[in-house]
Amino acid sequence: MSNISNDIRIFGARSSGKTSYLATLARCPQRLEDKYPGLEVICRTNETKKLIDLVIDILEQGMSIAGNSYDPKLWDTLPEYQFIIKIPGNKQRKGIELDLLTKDFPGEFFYDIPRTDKQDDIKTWIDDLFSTDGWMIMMTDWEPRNDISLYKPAFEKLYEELSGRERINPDLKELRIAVVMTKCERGELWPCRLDPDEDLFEVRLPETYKFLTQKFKPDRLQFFACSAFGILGDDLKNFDPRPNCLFEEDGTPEEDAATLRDPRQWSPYGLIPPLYWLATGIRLEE
Ligand SMILES: Nc1nc2c(ncn2[C@@H]2O[C@H](COP(=O)(O)OP(=O)(O)OP(=O)(O)O)[C@@H](O)[C@H]2O)c(=O)[nH]1
Ligand SMILES: [Mg+2]
Repeated sequence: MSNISNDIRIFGARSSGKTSYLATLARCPQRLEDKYPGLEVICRTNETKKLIDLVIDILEQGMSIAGNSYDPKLWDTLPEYQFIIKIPGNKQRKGIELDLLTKDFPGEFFYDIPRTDKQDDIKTWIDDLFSTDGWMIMMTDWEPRNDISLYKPAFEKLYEELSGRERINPDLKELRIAVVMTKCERGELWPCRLDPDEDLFEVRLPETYKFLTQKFKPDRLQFFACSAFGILGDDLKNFDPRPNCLFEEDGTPEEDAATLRDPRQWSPYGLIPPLYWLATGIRLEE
């Protein structure tokens, strides 16, 4: 089993499920382990272990995780999580022990990336992105408006920064970017998860897709689909394609207030492949 250290940043649209992704990883539900027999996720710090409490206290009790607060001045308060993730090898993949450091950015930061009036405020944040090995950028909607006025401008700005900084620091040419469509247990997305590149991104976010594929080769940027919640039964024996998801009925917008329908059938999808690719450049199919 080879040891790999990876320092990544998780950012993207508000409520796209960044914190839930990390909390699900920390909790490592049984069915996630079943998909990768022998998988071990070790939370290395107390802050990371608190993610497990978040899941037990909130998601498994039928409540939804709260959004991260955002104040560009409070850089030092940004949550940082550290894991050791042991992914045993098999015929298809080599085993790795991943020493993973992540920072979980609040969604609002993503909206500020292209804004000229915010550049001074977010300078520390932007600089930090370029001190890492990889980015996991999460999104969850495909509003044509967001394709054109949120995602594409953010990626244009990131690309511009990256190209400028690569000239000074050629190591940045190794930085990998995983672009992830989250909450893919939703009925209209689930069948598309197997080919997220063409079936999710090219079709649903055409402008962003066109820009990204023109600027980045697949060794640097790839598209993924994941769902922290999954569907109720995703193996052939107990097949049940209903999303393992309930929405709170207190008037909170749906995307902000989902929780697990049945924690006992919790079967996250696609959590490991983006991490494995960021660390190794090899894509796993789940
Ligand atoms: N349907 C569904 N909902 C999810 C999934 N993952 C997270 N959610 C819900 O989406 C909402 C936002 O989740 P968060 O994890 O707080 O999202 P975030 O990206 O960290 O949000 P910010 O920190 O505000 O940027 C919550 O109501 C979650 O319960 C998923 O896989 N499927
Ligand atoms: Mg969050």
